[in-house]
Amino acid sequence: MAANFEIEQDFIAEQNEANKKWLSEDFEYLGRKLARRGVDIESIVEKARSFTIAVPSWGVGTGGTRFARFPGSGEPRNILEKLEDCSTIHKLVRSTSAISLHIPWDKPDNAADLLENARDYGLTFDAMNSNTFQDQPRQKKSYKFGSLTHTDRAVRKQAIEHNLECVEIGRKLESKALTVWIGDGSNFAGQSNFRHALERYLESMQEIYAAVPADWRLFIEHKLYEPAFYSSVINDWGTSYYCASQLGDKALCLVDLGHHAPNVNIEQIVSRLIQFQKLGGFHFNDSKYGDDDLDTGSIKPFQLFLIFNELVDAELSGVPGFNPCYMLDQSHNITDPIESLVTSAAEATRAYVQAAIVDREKLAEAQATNDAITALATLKEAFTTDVAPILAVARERNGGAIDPIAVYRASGYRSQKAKERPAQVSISAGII
Ligand code: RM4
Ligand code: MN
Ligand code: MN
Repeated sequence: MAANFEIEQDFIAEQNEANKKWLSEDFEYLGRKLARRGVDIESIVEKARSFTIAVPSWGVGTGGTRFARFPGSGEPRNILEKLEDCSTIHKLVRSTSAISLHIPWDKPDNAADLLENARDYGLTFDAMNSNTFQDQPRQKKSYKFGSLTHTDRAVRKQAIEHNLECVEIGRKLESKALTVWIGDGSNFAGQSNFRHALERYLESMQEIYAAVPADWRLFIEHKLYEPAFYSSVINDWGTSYYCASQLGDKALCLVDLGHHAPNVNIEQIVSRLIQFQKLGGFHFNDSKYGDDDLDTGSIKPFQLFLIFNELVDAELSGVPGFNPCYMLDQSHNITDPIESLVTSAAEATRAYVQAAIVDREKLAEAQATNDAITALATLKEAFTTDVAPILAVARERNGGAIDPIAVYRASGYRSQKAKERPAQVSISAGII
């Protein structure tokens, strides 16, 4: 490991020097502005410093579409190289200490060694993700017509066993959650019996639920469509909520922002799940049309803010059991994945910070008096506040970079990795 290029802490500190002057000027100004509204900037910096979001292991390689994959140079070729990239992201932003793994893409030869490697980087493992939406080489049964909901019990059994294996690997890696997303559904009207498919899902999930340790959480991730185009078994939050309730307390709903029809009010879904104490976590990304897996906050930053507005409201009101897991789930097709993930982690923190400075008393008063104009203005006042100095100060105090993208580019990390990691004929990064 020592031979591999790393961005040194000293390099980050040195690069930060050049930015300190403008940062302290802007930070001071913002502090005065917030103080006028009764907000103490230091308390918001502390919130920003403690915000964390997990990085998806599958996000550090270049993704692809149905049409093509355009590999980048120096892509990670295995889980250890993915760890290396995740560690680089964390060094720059200091808010991404956990990684979410996907099995079998990241199946370790030796889990203890992988845990050791992660520890050396100061990284931990977030939710494990199972994969029963693809067939793997030498797999006995095919998932062409479904996995946990397949009409053939033998296929369901294989999919259940795969999930149990994910739990086993996760235990060794000190993960505390399993996320189950299935591609099961149908492409033709009449192809599938909706009720029976959901019954089979619950039956399979009960077996998985039973194997999930008591201190773990089991996340159910819904998705409107794709790969199935006519119907998906776990298509929406209502179905997800029903299943989570049927399974028990360890089962919770996971909201992937891209898994809804365009224009759906996701912040209200989030609020409902909070109210029903079934919000388990998020896969953050952005989208215009569907499961686009674009960078968080790149298309609809106001939506992201409104979601965090619900989350902060729940946090401040002390909703029982409220403890969602924040994860990114993106596919980077045209950018350097490290730059996308660094930016996305910052965008999630930005939305959180903006939501934290909402004048909640004023908002409650406007709501109580049906003053719609003031209610929106109160949200907009927070949303339009440039909180960049808070984000930069929080990063710097945590040991990260004031300007992470500039530091990353100046370090030459990617060209170093291009030398260290000559491209392989086939790289298993991304979905294709
Ligand atoms: C799915 C879903 C899952 C992710 C896979 C790779 O669309 O978002 O969370 O595991 O993609
Ligand atoms: Mn997802
Ligand atoms: Mn997705």
